Amino acid sequence: AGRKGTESERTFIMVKPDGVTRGLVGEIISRFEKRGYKLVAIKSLVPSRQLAEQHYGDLRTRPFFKGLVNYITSGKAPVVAMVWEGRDVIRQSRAMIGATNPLEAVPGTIRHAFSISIGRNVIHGSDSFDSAEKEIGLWFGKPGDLVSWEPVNWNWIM
Ligand code: 3AN
Repeated sequence: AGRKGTESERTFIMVKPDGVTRGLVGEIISRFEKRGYKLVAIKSLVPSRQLAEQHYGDLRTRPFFKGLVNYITSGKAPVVAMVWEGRDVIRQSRAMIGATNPLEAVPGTIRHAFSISIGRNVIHGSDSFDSAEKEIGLWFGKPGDLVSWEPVNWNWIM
């Protein structure tokens, strides 16, 4: 997940099928871009059962696990998986996303703005450096999947 506490810190963000269905992909990308974070990977896919179960491995024993995996893998809509980079991105993106239960999310957060159901809370974001490492490897594990880049400073050219 990049180097923790530096401008190269990275996190895994996923717009879930409810967010894609409701046309929120652009809005969500826009919030991260405007905040100043850098998009270093993005893809749209219907995850396999194996991928979804590995991704949500920590929740395996929870009563909602099966329903969660079924929904993520249903193919009713894809998910949009992304890696975002920048200073403190793991903690800051959790703050931008808001509480797991949208009814407890603070106004201004993505979940508050766009959802009222805990099982359809639009977006996922890694909750720690270790989960970010794990999730980025899981979804973007191939060499070349992540593209580091620097915005050109036009000021000195024009
Ligand atoms: P977060 O996504 O905020 O990190 P987790 O990791 O506890 O929260 O839960 C992962 C996902 O599992 C949530 N985004 C939500 O879709 C689903 N989930 C969590 N708790 C419940 C619940 N009580 N009922 C239904 N789905 C849940």
